Parts: sequence; C-alpha cells; structure tokens
Amino acid sequence: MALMKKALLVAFVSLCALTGSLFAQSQSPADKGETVLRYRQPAKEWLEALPVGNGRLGAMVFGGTAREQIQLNEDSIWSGGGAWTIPQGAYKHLPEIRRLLFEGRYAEGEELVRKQLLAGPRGDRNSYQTLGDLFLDADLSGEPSEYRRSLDLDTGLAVTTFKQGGVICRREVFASGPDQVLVIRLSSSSPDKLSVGAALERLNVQFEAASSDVLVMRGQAVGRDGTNGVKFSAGLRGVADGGQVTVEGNRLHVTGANSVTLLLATRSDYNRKSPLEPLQRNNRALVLETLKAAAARSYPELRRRAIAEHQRLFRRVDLQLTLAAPPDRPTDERLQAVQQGAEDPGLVELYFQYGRYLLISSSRPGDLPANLQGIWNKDLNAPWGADYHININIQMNYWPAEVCNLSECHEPFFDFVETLAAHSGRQAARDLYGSQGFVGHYTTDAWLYMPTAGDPKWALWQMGGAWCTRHFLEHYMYTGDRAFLKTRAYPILREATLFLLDWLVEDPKTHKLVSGPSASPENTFLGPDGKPHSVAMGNSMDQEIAWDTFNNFLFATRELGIKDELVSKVQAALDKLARPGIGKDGRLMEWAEEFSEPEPGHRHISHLFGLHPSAQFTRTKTPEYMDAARKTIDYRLAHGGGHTGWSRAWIINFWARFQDANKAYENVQLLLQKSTLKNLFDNHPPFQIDGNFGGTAGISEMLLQSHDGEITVLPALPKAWGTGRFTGLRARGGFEVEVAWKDGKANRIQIKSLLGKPCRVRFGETVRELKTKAGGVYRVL
Ligand code: FUC
Repeated sequence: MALMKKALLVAFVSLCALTGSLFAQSQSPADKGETVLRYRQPAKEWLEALPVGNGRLGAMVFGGTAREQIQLNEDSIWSGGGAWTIPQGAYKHLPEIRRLLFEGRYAEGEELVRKQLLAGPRGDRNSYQTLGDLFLDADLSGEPSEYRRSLDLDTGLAVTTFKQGGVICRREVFASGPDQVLVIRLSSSSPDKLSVGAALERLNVQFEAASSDVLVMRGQAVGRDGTNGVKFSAGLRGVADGGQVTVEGNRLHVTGANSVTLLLATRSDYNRKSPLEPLQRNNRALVLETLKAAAARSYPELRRRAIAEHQRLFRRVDLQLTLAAPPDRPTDERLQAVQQGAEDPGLVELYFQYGRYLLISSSRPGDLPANLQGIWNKDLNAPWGADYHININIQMNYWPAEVCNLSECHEPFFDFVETLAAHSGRQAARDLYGSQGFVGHYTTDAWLYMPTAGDPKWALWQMGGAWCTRHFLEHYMYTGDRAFLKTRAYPILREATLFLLDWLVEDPKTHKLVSGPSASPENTFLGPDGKPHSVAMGNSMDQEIAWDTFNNFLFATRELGIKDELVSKVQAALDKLARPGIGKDGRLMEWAEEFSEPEPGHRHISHLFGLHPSAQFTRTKTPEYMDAARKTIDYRLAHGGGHTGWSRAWIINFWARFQDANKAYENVQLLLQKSTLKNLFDNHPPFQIDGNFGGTAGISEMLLQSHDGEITVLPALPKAWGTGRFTGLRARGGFEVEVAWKDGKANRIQIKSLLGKPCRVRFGETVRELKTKAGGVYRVL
C-alpha cells in the first residue's frame, strides 16, 4: 500500500514537472508583456514550426508526437562560391551612357548599360542551404492527448508535451550560445521506458559512427548547377539516463532510458573573415570536441547556461501594451481573430518581442548576419538564395538592433559590411566604375557576390553599400563608443564617401551633382517613348543616400576632430548635391523628371529613404518634404502598396515618423492580418524575415523616437494601446528609457543616462531638459 502511494506520488510529481510550465498560464493581470507562443497541435508544415537559434545554429521544431521533425540550420552552409566576374573597365562607357540619359534618351542609354555595364544574365544563384533534418521516432502507441507546444521567447525553449499510451512525454529544444550545441531533451513519466530512434537526413552527405554514442554526418553544399560550396561536419551525440545508445547508419538508437539528451554540433570550412579562401581545419574533430565538452555538463547545467546567456540579451526590454491578463487561447487562434478584425494588444507585444528574439537567435557576435530568412531555411535552393539583399531587406533586419537594446546583435552586420568593402566592394568600385572606395549593389551573399548581372531595374544600383554604412553611425549614436567610431564607423563611411565623390557627376542643366546611371530600386517609369525604363540620372533615393552618407561622414569627422582636405571636398560636394524634387501633384518625385509610373503601388518606396530610415526629412527642418512624403505614401497605398511583408513594415515606420498613431496602428494590424504566418513569421510571400524585424522596429518607433537631439516619448500611441509600459528601449545619445502610460498619456518617464550627455525629453506638449551623469537615473515624470 505504502509502495503504491509512493509510486502514485512520484507519478503525480513528475506529471506536474513535465506539464507544469505549459499548463499553468497566468490568469492574473500581467506584470510583464507576453512572451510565449502557444499551440494545441503539432506543426503541419514547416511554416508552423517554431524557431530556435543561437545566432549560428538554428532549428525549426515541429512538435510531432510519435514522429518529431527538427529541421536544422547553420549560418554558413552555402552552395556555390565566388566564381563571378566583374566587367573590367566598364567605366569607359559611363560618359556616353550619362550623355544619353541626360538627353532623355532612356532606351538608348539602357541599351548601352546592358551591353557595357551588365555582366550578362544572372545565372544560377548560390543558396544558403538547410543542414538537414533530425527525425525522432518514439516507441509510443495509441493516440496523443493533452497536446501542447510552445516557444518561450524569454528562455529560448521550444517545449512539446502530450500524453500517449498512458505516458506523459515532454520534449525541450534549445540552441545553446555558451556550449554551441543544439540540445534536445526527451523525458517521460514512465521510467526506463524511453526508446527513440534519432535519424539525420540530408542530400550529399555520408554517415559514420564516430563512437558507440556519436553519429557523424559529413557533406558539402552542392548548388543547383552542380558547383560545390561549403564543406561541413555535424555530429549527434546521445546522452541517456539509463538504457543504451547505439549507432547504425544514419540513426542513433536509444532504448530503455529514463530520459535522453541529444546534442547536435556542426562546423563548416566557411571563412568568415576571407570568404573566398576556405578554412583549413578539421571540422570533424572540432565537432567531436564540442560534443564532448557539452556532454560533460548535466542537462540542467546546459539549460541554465543557455537560458542565462539568452536572457542577458532578451530581458533588457519589456513591453506591455495592455495590463489585461493574456487570454487562454493559442497564438494561431488569436492571429486568426485579428485577421478577422479583432484587436489584440497582447499579440502585438508578442510580435514585438518575437522580432527581438529572432534577432538574438540569428545574429550574435562572430556569426554571419541574419539573411532573408534569418538562419531558418528548409531548402537547398531557397527563395532568392536566402541571400543578403542590400536594397532594403538586410538593412531592415537591423532596424530594431539599437533601439531594442541589442547592440551586440548588430555586430555580424558590421563585420560583414567591412568584409564586403575590403573585397568585392572595393574591386567593383575600381574595375567597374574606376572609382576609389567601395560600392555595394542590390544584393550580395556569403561569397560577397557583386556583379551587376541581370535586369538593370534591380542590378544597376550603386547605393547598397553606402546605405549599410549608416548603421555604423547609428551604433555610435546609441552607444557613444568612440573606439568604434574611430576604427570602424569613420573608416567605412570614408570608403563609401570616396566612392560617391568619384561617382557623382554634374548635371549639365542644373549644374548639381547627381548619381547615375542607376535605377530606383526595382521600379520602372514610362519614358518619352511610352515604354517602361529603369535607368536614369539623379534618382531621389540615390541623392538622399548620398546626402545621408556625406552628412554622416562629416559628423564623424567633427566628433573625431578630423580636419583634412577630404572634409572640405565632401562639404563642397554636399553643397552642390541635387535634392529630390516635388511634383506638380505635390508628391515627392522618385526620379529627377516627373514620369508616369506603370506600377503606382510599387512595394519599394525608395524615395522616402529621407523620411525613414534617414531622418533628413522632419517636420521642423523640412516641412515641405514631409507634406510631399505624406502624399507619396497616400498615393502608393491607394494603388495597392504595402503588399509584401517588408513593405508593410516600412510603412509602419513611415507613419511613426509622421507621428500618425492611427495610420501606424492600421498598418500594424495589416501586417498581422495579411503578412503574418501561424508561427508569426513574416510572409512576403514566401516567408521572409525582414518584415518581422521591420515590424518590431516600427512598433518601437511608435513608442519612442530620438531625432534632432530630442527624445520623443509615445510619439504615435494608438487608442488600442491605451494603458501600458515599456522598459529598456534605447534612445540616441546613450539613454535607456522607461515609460508607463494610462489612457494614452505618459504618467511615468524614467531615463537612465549611459554616457552622461544632456538630454531633452518631449512628451505631449511638455519638453524637459536635463543635465545627466553617466550611470545616473532620472525621473522625468
Ligand atoms: C527585394 C524586393 C523583393 C524581395 C527581394 C528578396 O529585391 O524587391 O520584394 O523582398 O528583395
């Protein structure tokens, strides 16, 4: 009898431990914003699975029962290589092309561009590839019940629990930063009974049993055209509590265990510093070492270490857009309700934090930057190769980095831009354009792709690199890191500036400096011949990026006390730079001439770069541009604009800059309604992660802005977020801001000064000025 009681007690305790964190949903008013995605069924497809990642290693967890699928990624698994060519000496044709374009002979100019500047059609793309899949086949009978699956953004744990054949099963998956392994923990309420087969699957790999409990997979990323890419090794180690582990073929077997921890490690020969020279190292040995070190730690220790590292970043910001308790409803059902018109501020909190979570999970120091899919990709040939598009997409990935207090997650982007500049960026500037400095076109990839191959409407655009450099200055504005300014921001701004100085030419009619021949990203205009063209001179976005880069460069030189010949040259070029025009209908013009547009609702709204991400158009400094920009957005939206996820996300940021709470909120709702998948991934379509990051940045921009030396609190707070609170958002000048509000009005503002700079805060009609000390905390309201 006593024994039976004890067994019952053990079963009850383990049941609580197994199910506890999932079933206990807080019903009391929240003191923190929402951070858990919850579902009541396994993912039916990849787009319903839940992402985990440590920046480099990633996985999509399906939450299956008898059969679980975990799709695997590592950020450097790329097919292809750097076997592209840049047309040498193409710049000799620039004067002729420019003459034709200045004369309005767009068809002829474009023909010459195709012949002389473009490197032919764009061939097969290199692609970021999946590392493969891990399938877990559990020895379970009967139908599952009491099924739950979740992703806790606060811990980075994907958890699945269910009951099957009288046994309660719990699975936890996370990617550990400190231990560089993916960890999968399987436990059940029935001791000694856990049996599972864990199989790795992928094309172009070989398997080997490295020991009785380690399965090794070695392979190479082969491209669509057969070219070989990165070589990699992955290892799967089974650590069983009780029972036995064996390896056979591509499978690791665990039998009769109480619980099992599967550890997965992977390394490739991709060289992050100099991508065209593969690393000469023994990846297999590295993987085995990583697995050995991780296996020496207990599961609770691995878990605790990973959570602590994740929370060091994640917990810096909290956001509550409602004080009501979260509804006891799965995330997909709540999303569906919003898609049918409901309002759900808690879901917006979750969406916001998801963007932060995704950045933490796909971009940590030392990694490659987050690509079009972050690090999560199931394909061998991903859409657009899941590459680094630098005509909006990858920049958008990093919009939330500073304001959302994830400065170090910005680093992979800086490293990558510097590598690009030093290699193909400089080479293209020299060989293609006969210029100093570095250039970046519309896209690049892990191999620093740089040719201008393909259609000029996307291929011929020289501002991608300069756009990236503004991120370096933003990092300085938020962190005040002078060493970074001196050794990284200033040098890269200088490189971009040198290119622009050589690239810009005088317009013979206006005598102003203009960029070209180039496209306005991906858009076309109707030329005088009534046909669509894309290449012109002095397109507004180019002019705005040049203006931004020159100003950023000059700002950096002032901060560093640099006064040289280049400074005077840049100042002179800036004074002569053509600014965007305003059309007869009051809209900001996309091109130097007022053309009609075949696609008036085009997804790129490039000419509003000056409104966001740059803040060169502001209500106080340039009211005429603000009016023109507003008309431009209205027109685009009236013609079906904002139809891709990232485009919608950009629009939220635009409206936030107008401080138009209603319009910004309307577009947050539309982002959730039209461009968000069940797992809250952004849908271009297809899945593309930029909209998640742009959405998160947009929400923060509605709550806090810092332009023109002023912090604006709640600049675009919609009615639906009437009462709430945020902590930890950052403002330029080195401030960390905490705000609480009630019925749409701030009732508490606290500012922590990180750098000791003076601070000007605006809330409603009130402006407060403070002198601060580094480390000081100031109650403003
Ligand atoms: C840009 C966009 C497309 C897509 C692609 C990856 O070129 O115009 O919509 O997002 O990047």
